[in-house]
Amino acid sequence: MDSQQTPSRLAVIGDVHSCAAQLERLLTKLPPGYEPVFVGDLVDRGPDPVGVLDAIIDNNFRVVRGNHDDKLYRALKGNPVQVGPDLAFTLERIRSQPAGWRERLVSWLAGLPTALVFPGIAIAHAYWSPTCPPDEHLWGPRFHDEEGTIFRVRWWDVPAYWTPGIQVVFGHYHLPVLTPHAVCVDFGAPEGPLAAYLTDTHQFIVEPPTKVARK
Ligand SMILES: [Mn+2]
Repeated sequence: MDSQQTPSRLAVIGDVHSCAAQLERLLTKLPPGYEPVFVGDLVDRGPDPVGVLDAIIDNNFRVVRGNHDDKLYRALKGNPVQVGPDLAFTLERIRSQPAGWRERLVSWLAGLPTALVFPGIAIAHAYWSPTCPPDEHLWGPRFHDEEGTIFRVRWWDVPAYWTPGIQVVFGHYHLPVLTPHAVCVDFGAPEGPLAAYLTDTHQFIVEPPTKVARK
């Protein structure tokens, strides 16, 4: 976890999921003086994972690791992961890039933090607390029943999961959450909009989905 003194004004952008054109339009809508910061899940689902990665890595934007980015990293490292159609598409696009591009991507993914903490604000893909394991930053708090079924905790509704004085800005869930403790910026791209949350004014800037088939 990085601790930041900053606060420049932040525009926290939700799960991009390979929507490069939607991201490009959203970035042009940000008011001047805001730094884009991403909650992760850059790849899978949408049409252009390479375009998204180029836009973010070339501009040196700050990103926290999402579960999709983490799985991509593990796949590129040769670790055993379950590859569904979304990740297969992402991997196909990435493997069509030059070797140097892929190497830059792997080292960039290796360096992604699971959370960024600013005064009054914590940014993580699914959840943040000062003491939770990094795995919960990516996946949120979960528990299993005796059959192994996984239950997600709706932590934004449960005061025991909140951190006093901190608003956690997160993605992952595609649910409308906007409270003093928790803000969800995943608006469901590519089927839904891509959103940016301005941490000082508590406003959203929203870019509607692009109507383009993936393949
Ligand atoms: Mn996601």
